[in-house]
Amino acid sequence: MRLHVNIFDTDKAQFTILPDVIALPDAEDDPSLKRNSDLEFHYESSPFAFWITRRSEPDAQPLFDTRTSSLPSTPIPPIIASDNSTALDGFPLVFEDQYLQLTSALPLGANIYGLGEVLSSSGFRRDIGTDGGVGTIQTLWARDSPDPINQNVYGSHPIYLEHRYNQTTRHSQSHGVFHFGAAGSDILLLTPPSSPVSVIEYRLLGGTLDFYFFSGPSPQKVIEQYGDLIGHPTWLPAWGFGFQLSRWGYSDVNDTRDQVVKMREANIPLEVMWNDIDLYHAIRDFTTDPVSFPAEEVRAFIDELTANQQHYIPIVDAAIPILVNDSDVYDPYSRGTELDVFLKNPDGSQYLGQVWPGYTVFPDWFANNTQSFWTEALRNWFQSGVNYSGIWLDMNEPSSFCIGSCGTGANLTAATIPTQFFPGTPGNLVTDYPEGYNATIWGPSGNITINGTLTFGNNSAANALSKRGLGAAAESGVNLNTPPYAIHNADGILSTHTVSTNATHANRVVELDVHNVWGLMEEKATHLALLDIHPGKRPFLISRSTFPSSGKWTGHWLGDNISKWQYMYLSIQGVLQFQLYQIPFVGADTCGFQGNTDEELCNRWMQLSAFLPFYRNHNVRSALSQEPYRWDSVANASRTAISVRYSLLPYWYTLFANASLHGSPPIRALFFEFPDEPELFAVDRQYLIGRDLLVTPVLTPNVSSVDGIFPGQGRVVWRDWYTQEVVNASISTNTTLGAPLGHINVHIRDGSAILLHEEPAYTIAQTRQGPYSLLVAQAADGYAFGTAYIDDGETVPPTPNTTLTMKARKGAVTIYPNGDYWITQRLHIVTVLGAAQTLPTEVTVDGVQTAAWQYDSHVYRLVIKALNLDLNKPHSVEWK
Ligand code: MIG
Repeated sequence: MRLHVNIFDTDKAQFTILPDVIALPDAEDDPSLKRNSDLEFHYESSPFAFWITRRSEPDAQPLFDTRTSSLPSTPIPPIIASDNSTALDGFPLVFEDQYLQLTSALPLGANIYGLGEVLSSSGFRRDIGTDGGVGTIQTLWARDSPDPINQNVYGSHPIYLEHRYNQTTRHSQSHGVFHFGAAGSDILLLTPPSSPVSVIEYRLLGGTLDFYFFSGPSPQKVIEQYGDLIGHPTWLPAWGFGFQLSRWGYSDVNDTRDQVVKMREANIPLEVMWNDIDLYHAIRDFTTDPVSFPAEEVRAFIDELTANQQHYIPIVDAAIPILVNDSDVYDPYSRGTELDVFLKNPDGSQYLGQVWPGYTVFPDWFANNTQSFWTEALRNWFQSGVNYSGIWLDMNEPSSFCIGSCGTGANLTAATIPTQFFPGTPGNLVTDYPEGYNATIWGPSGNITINGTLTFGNNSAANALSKRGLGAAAESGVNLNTPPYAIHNADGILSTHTVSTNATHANRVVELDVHNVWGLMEEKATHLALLDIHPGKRPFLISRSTFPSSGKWTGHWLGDNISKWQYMYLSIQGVLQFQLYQIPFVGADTCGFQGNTDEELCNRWMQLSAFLPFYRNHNVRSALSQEPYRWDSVANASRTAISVRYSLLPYWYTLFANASLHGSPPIRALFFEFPDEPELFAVDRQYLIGRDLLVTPVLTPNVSSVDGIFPGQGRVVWRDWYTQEVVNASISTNTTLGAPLGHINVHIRDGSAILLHEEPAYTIAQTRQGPYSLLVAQAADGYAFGTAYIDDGETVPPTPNTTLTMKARKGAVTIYPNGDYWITQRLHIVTVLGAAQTLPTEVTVDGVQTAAWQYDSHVYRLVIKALNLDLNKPHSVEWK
């Protein structure tokens, strides 16, 4: 299942992620790992190289292979015009304090997914380049930037899934590779000229070469195995699935309340109302503006929401403003200073940044008192009137507008760090390690420690670096501001628009090493704070900067997208990526953030996002209003889509329970479910919700139809969600579907059984109180299967829960509960599609004949009504 290869320095001086940041399970403790691993480790000691194969396919190209002999001999061409790094001969393994490099051969044109966060121009499947090209330079350096294409943005996820298809057997297998490290890095996907292989190359600014391999072999298994390592996603409160409304620019409490009223008047369900930094006094965290958002009015407003079973979420910015003069009073700063929880300069003074409120400091999550400081600040705010249900974490890359500590004379300027910017300019080089590293390999058979000297590559590391243009002269000391290799941070200097890399955390941790985990640590601290403030309730968080294991604490929104059709399309690959990253509760700013949206775009987008996990309309301050009630057509389209979403809530809820329990991705690329169909490998304009629902949205303007592929190569029957008619689908190629404005195509797979809320209502709470119905789409042989996970929707597990299992065979549907949660809502309707191909003569429920049924021969639909089934007991519905 999982194989661990860690190449580290023997004196363990290199930075590694501490267990209190991410606690990985101990390999020894995980018996599942010892069973039947398909992965096998091989190595050569001089020059050191390793490769990983599948036991089941010993002769196939290795899954991962660092041997120079397996790699192209052709040099890498210059990567981008401004990158004048010279080519290396071969692909030597390099391990220096501040530069590590490792390259593996991949199959030519390999199918690679992941390695973000990114808005990738090649789609969900990454560009591996063709014949001499670098397809992808994925830079991992958390960055506050409004959604540029192909650049580093908010989150860092060094995990990829490779999907291999065997042309001969027509079968595929997936595996995953995770680099467990936080260092700023470039990960390259490329294919040298006339090369028989493509390659992946890691270039890291520090840390160790710590890799985990997941054997799959299905895409879903790879994702689950990754989740088993880094932790499964947090449990969500049921209300989190409701529609949420936000904007930057709700200027006061009345304006905010007015939105809630207008949504109600338009009868568009609104579950959660948000406020942006408008809420704050002087743009300071944990405050309310005394004029526009007086605390008592905020409290009264939130009380109204609560009374209507609605919720409130405010923003929290990463930076804490400092006091501006002696008479200034701002408790979070004073208290944090007293508790010594803020980041420092190397000289021990407070590190100063600049964000919206002016000069700021930043919590240092490594300091002893930071958790209690943060919990206290969040609790005080809550008690002051902002009695929120969840928290929105912004600016946590963390964003800062100075380079270097502001206004202290310690500013780094371009003049003091010129060499960093251009790779190829000799910089200050690192200490050359004496040779001798240990490679410890964890695997099913325990540890194998390779003792003795390992020689990395044919060239000495220094020679390799010199060829990279980094200069051969080794100087002692680690350079915090200008590491010798310049990753392709799109902001150039690492400290641009963020906290400076020489900022100092407690225990001498430096920002250079932990920049990419700032967001994760804030998410964890906020999650723990919310558990303290609302004991026993599932914390609900949405955050911008993420790292492996962030999903244990938070959901994510895709940041500052643009109100354009292209960005609606890009939101799908964004959501798919985050399924792989184990942060499945994710969504985009619906209708678009930057710039003005328009009626048609907002109509399509409100419908698309209704079929993605996190469903929020959010807008920048300067843009035209885009609440769904602003246009009648958008209001209509939203009501329709939200009603389908809310009826599907038990299905969403079950998918997310399976994510929290097993790491299973709720949203799936088509090939996750149909891995042997190569025509699906690049599809990212459609996706599946779980196993059973296929969504084919319109992603372009001025059309009334949409093309989509129906997976299954003709073996699977797909039915229209709304009409329940079978689609006359083309095999392995696109089918054109009607898609007038206000209609989103959703199809249901045969063999499925889905529990629904019969009466989608205005709020999630109301919807959950209503009765259930069951939709069964039988396969040709009558088979159908589904489960529904049910609990109280808010208590932190372990909490009573019941799983219903629904099964069908020819002429029968059975449903039975397993668990300890008492289900009060009854099952009212059972709809069976497909297998009853002739008019039934008799229908029984639990052996008793009923007359309350209808049969529609057009769609072979049997509807059994007027039921009142207690779901705490098993039931059967039969017909003949
Ligand atoms: O620099 O709080 O991504 O959603 O509206 C902008 C104002 C700061 C960035 C967030 C965006 C939010 C905005 N914030």
